[in-house]
Amino acid sequence: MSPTDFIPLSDHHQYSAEEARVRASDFRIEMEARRSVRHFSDRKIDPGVIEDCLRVAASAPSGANRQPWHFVVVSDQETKTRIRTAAEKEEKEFYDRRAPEDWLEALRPLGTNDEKPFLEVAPLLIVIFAQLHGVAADGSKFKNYYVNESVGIATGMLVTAIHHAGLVSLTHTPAPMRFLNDILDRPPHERPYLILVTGYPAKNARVPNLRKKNLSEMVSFK
Ligand code: IYR
Repeated sequence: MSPTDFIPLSDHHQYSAEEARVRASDFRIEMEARRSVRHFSDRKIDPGVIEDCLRVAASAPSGANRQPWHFVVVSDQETKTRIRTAAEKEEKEFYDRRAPEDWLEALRPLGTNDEKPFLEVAPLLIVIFAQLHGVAADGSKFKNYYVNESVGIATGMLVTAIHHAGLVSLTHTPAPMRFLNDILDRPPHERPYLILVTGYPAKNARVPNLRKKNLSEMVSFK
C-alpha cells in the first residue's frame, strides 16, 4: 500500500451566490428532463462521447478508492442478440411465474413486459459489473468496500453524463443476470449490476406519464 500523498485541491470553482443559484437551477432543469426510454433508434453514437461519459463514471467516489467496477460497452450486433435472447428467457419466467402479483401491479404504469427489443435496437449496451473483491497483479485477492454504494454512485453519474450529452438510457436488470458473465467473458468475482441501454430515442418514442416526488415529500430540514 502506498504511503499517504497529498496534493493541493485544484480545479475547485467557487461561485457567487447568484451564480450558484443560476447553475443549480439550470442543472435541475436539465436533469428534470431526463427520462428512462424504452424506444430506441438505431442511430450510432460517437465513441468519444461514450468514452467521456465513462470517464465521468470513473470519477465517482468509491470505498477506499477501490473503484470496484468494470464496464463492458457492447456494440456488436451478434452479442446484443445473444443478450436479448438470454434476458427475454429470464424475463418471460419473471412475468409468467416468478413475479408476485404486487410487483406486477407496481410495474403496470411502466407498461413493461418480457419483450426487450431495445436490447438489439439500441446502439450500445453498457453492462456494468461490480467487483466483489479485487485481484492484484500477482493474482492474490484483496477486499473491496461498499461495493454496491460505489457502483451505484458511478452508475448514477454515468446516467447523468449520458443525459447531458443528449443521449437517453434505460437501466435494465433482467434477473438473474449471471448469463452476462458467460456472454461477455467476465470472471465470477464480477457480479452483473445492471445493463445501461444507451442511444438516441426513436422518432416516435413515448414514455409513461409519471410524477416525481416534490421536495416536501422527500426532504426534511432540521
Ligand atoms: N426486469 C423486469 C421487471 C422490472 C422491474 C422493475 I423494479 C422495473 O422498474 C422495471 C422492470 C423488466 O425489465 O421488465
